[in-house]
Amino acid sequence: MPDARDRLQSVRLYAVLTERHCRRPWRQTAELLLAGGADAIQLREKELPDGPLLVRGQALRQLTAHAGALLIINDRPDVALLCGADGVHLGQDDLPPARVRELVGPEMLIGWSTHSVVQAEEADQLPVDYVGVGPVAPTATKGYDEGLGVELVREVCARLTVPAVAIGGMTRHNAAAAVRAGATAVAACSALCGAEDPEAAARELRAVVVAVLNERGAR
Ligand code: 3NM
Repeated sequence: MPDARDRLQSVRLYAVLTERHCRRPWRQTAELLLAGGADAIQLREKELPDGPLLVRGQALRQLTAHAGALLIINDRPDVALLCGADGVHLGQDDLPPARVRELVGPEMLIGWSTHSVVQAEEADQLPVDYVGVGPVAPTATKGYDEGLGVELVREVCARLTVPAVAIGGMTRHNAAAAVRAGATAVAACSALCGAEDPEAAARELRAVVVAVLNERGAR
């Protein structure tokens, strides 16, 4: 299998898995999202104690490996290392990417959340492999009442050399605009985990991203 950095280039649907936002049990949700074509799963659990978080990361490692998908752990390079994840995702207030790189070594992917053009410009100077750009639209998942819109995606992507993942209130209705603005993948939590049928939701959202990229490629 190609290494995680190569596989990252073809990630189109990035599922953020948080039990609180799942309509079904988290494991079943993950299985359905993978069956629907999720290319990456991020384990994002802010309140789970460390032991159970590691156990969950290990379970997801098995599921994602079986499906050929990437596993990314939110916030926690230590847990990412211990469960053999492909990457760790960091927010602006988390440990700085350069220090995390010292800890995790050269292979592990590092993702970084950006919310402005200035942060995106910084990202290009940092040892990060992809950035999240958002919130594109309002989202209760992270308590953003307002989205920053696809213009942010456009401005950020114009300044970046690493892949940009559009996040925040992403659905099959607004994904096309974000991809046209330059994102190469879409990340979603509630639209996927909270769906009645997570497999169908994943398949539909991924198909939107792929269709626009094909359109972009064809031009
Ligand atoms: N990060 P939903 S928005 C985890 O803007 C996260 O960096 C964001 O959940 C950012 O798909 C967000 O339910 C919430 O909106 C994503």
